[in-house]
Amino acid sequence: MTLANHFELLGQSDAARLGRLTTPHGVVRTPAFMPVGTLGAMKGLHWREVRDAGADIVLGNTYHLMLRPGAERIAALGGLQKFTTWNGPMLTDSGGFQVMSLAQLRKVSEKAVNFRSHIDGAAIELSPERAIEVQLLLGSNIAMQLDECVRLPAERDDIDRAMRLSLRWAERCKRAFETAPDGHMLFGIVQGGDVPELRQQSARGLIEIGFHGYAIGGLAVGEPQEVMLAMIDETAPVLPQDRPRYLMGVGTPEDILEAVARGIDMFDCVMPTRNGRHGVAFTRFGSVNLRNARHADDPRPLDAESSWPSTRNCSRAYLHHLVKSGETLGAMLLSEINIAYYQSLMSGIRAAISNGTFESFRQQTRAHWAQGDI
Ligand code: PRF
Repeated sequence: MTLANHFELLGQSDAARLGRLTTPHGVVRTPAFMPVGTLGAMKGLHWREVRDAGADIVLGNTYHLMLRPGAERIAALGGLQKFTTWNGPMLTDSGGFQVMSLAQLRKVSEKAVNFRSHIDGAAIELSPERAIEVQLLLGSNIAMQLDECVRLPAERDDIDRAMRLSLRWAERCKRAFETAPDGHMLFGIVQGGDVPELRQQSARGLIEIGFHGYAIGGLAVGEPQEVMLAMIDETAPVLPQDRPRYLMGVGTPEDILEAVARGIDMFDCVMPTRNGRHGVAFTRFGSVNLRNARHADDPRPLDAESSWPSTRNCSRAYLHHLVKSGETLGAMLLSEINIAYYQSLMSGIRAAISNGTFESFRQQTRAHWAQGDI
């Protein structure tokens, strides 16, 4: 069954793509960065700030929300958007990746992933069918297939087995999704580790099944950046031009810029909020560790030309003080500053693609980062 297309490719500058993905909760401008609100909350930020920073869409996690407060409960309360008050588009990850990193005593079989909850030790089974059911109960606009992601480095046999299992699960997810009401999308996930042949086989298999969009998973899991970019080079050209492409769990601003240059449309990562909580700011001049004593007497803001008030107004000395004192406000300000920086990067990327000047934008942005924070 071919799924209706909700993605429009609006323009291209070399391989970089400008697009628009339409959901019942609003439009997503691509290339898009999706801030991660794992537990139905953006750590350190109010939803209002996420929206003001320019995010069109956020990510939630099946794994966490099914354990607490529970998918059926969220459904009864009107779905994730109503529950959280984030009323915009929402993508949910399927849980497979989070089970691998968080759950205890997990066991992967053909049928499902079985594991014990990291919260209370309860035995849980997550099958491809249940992963779709949970995401539909949450009311996610974009559901992800259940997949198995192998950390790198890994043996080719293990990568091959996980890729094939993910393909069979993709088929079961597609079937489970067939009864979904209108307004929901389902993305397949390309696996295949660092093996070009397996990446291509995975992409071709998924295209045959047919999805609203295609994600590239299994990257940024321990391999060097050049391997990640080489795998995108192997995969992106195989994917349909008219469907969105999502690189899961990536990454640094540099990773994002390079992946956009290779035809990726969507990203998510905990980095801006997590690093913000740990005292690191992302800026036009690279990352800045506010814990460093050199900031203690520095009256300058992180970037006097930023359009984001906290980036432009708060002194480095104040941010340093807040971080060193363990004040909640330090984590809040840096999370907000970082989400705003990521969104301004995406908006700069979109403007440059639209003007056909992406390549010079890329060079200029990299030159600023290389210059460093002075
Ligand atoms: N699969 C899923 N979620 C993910 C990944 C994956 O491979 C990654 C890998 N970077 C992040 N999040 N389902």
